[in-house]
Amino acid sequence: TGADSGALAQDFVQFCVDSGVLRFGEFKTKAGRLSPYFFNAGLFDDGAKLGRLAQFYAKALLDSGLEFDMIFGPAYKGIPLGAAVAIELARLGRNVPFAYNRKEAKDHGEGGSLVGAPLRGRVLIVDDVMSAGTAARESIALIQAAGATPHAVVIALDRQEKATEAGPDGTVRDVDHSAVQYVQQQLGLQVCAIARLADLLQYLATHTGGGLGAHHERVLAYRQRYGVA
Ligand code: OMP
Repeated sequence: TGADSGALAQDFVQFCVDSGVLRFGEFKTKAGRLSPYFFNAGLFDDGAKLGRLAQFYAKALLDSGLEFDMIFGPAYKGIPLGAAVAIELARLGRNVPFAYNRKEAKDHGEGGSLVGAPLRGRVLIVDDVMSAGTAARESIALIQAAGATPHAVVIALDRQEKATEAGPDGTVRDVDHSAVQYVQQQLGLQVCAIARLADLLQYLATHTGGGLGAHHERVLAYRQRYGVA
């Protein structure tokens, strides 16, 4: 239900703030935007944090009712995430095949750029953050090339901001939809996020101590400029 996913999202934001994964200040995003917050999944940097993270992914997936046949973790960051989620799902009684890719194709040994279970059926992509959606498009192409179906994406954080697009003259401009909306509506995949920008804002609105109040204003201003409805 909405209320339950709201509670899970709030717990998740708290976990990310506590573990230093979610930080406030001034950060430049891949799209070149100056963001007052940044989510760095590389800072889930010990076994306990990775295990807890995997529990959040698994809970969000089970709550969403999303169906899939296997897990794909895109290089690099999706690899440990996909592995951790696969382990947690197996622990919960839902053992599914797992695969990942390498960025550089090997010319010897097992060959090819895919490792693990053969890609087949409805594939769930496990990733960290979706901003402009570049990474998701690459994974989708790779899964299609292998003859499987890119079916869904699960991410930790949906930044809910305008995607970018190269115009006819080559200049990059903002569009009115987010990367998640594009992946859902144009590419036809289902997307499940543990938390979204809206959840982060709700968290900031209810946790004003420790200087978080000022950050709330800045994140609101950022959403005003780059956010989608
Ligand atoms: P897209 O591939 O354009 O959707 O951007 C997602 C990527 O941006 C992530 O995989 C990160 O490399 C990076 N990123 C974060 O990790 N956390 C953020 O809060 C914001 C970004 C970003 O640069 O937009």
